[in-house]
Amino acid sequence: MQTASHQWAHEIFSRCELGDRRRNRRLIEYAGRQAQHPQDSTHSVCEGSGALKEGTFRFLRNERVDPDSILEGGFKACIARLEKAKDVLVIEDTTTMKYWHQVAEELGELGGNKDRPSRGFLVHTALAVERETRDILGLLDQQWWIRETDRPGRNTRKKRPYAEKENFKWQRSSERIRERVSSTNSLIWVCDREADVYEYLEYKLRHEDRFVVRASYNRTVAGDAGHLWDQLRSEPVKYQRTVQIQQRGRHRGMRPKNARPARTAKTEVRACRITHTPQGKSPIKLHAVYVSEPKPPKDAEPLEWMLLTTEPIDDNSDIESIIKIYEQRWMIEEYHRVWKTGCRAEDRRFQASDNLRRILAILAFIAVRIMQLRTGLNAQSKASCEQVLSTPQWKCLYALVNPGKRLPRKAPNVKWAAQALAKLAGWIPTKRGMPPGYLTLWKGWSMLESRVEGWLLAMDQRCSMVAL
Ligand SMILES: [Mn+2]
Repeated sequence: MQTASHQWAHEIFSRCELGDRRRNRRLIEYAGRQAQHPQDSTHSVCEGSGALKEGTFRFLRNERVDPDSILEGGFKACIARLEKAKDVLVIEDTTTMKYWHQVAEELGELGGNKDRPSRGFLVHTALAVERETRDILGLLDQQWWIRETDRPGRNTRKKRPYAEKENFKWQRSSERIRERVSSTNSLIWVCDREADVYEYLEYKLRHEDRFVVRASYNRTVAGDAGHLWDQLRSEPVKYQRTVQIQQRGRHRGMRPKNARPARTAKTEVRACRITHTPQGKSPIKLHAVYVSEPKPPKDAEPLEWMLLTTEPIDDNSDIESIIKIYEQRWMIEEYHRVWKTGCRAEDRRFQASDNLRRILAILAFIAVRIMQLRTGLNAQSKASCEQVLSTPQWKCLYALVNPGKRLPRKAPNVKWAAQALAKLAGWIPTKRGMPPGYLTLWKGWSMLESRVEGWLLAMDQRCSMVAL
């Protein structure tokens, strides 16, 4: 019997063009096993089969397997899901993948300590999330590059053509996605302040792409106010909005100065049409939405978002949905975090950068799957758990956490499934009511997966005994 992980690996990687069907089989076999235990090493997930281990390492070290072909196949799997979805958010951001072992010599500097700069890859990801349901559809693009060490200094940056600048990554991502999808009409790009680049905005408008980009620059705008921030501040308040700010500063790699306590912020929302009038370049027309906090508590950084968008701002509900879109941006940061901590991407010890890239490409999709499970389990908690678990899965789960109890006729809800999976993984509910984390859920889920097979066999025997 094939496991759910194996089926998933087939769905994601069967479209990869690796030049030889046997390589696809190898990739799917390994990815399925790695997906069941995302944190484990390649050695340990191939344990028990010498031939599998040897074949897997040969695959990961095979120079004829282009790491980009692994990614490309996975993007196609996402696009297949895209066709059925309505509005889809394309949430983009860049992260660094750092390494300290021998392979680091092959990789680029990433700043940090001058004497011992960290080295690694830069990775720019485009994550597709369905707007209404917030379902994670998959990866639409991922660009990898290494920063050249003898990169021209900051003062020469202006002289380099736009297409050679690192910031061109935003446009390149759109170009690559455009080549893969039949239409970009249903896509809405979501980017942070880094994407506030005139050339990028102009490119998006020219292609009639939809987007929400957080503004970084106080751009010149037509009208009396003259500049973006002044213009928006002079607009009447459309409505007030209460925002729950989550606590931050608990996870790995977070600078202490970026930490903040949880609080409730009372904000004001303004919006208007603007025309940006840059010197010597053609003007561009955009919508701007400004969220600000007039009275922040002492010592707290006031909440402020200036969003540039193509989406309509005709009424308050239009404006609210633009803010809601931008509020989903954290998912890309979460995704990069799951890739690193949930799949231990930075702990992989391959000695050549291409070998490392092959395994990271596989892990990039496993990280998506971990997030899919978690959002699935958080989403509509009162909905039937059959949205996230198969019938045998929930029945087996029920039998495992309620030994001796009779199975319910109807599937319990998603909230029950999340708690039961967490319990299976040894999680104990806390007094503060904190929900289980994604790694706990994942552990429970993979434990369940390994038990379902045996449980089905046992049920089968029981049924045949009854029949006798
Ligand atoms: Mn960023």
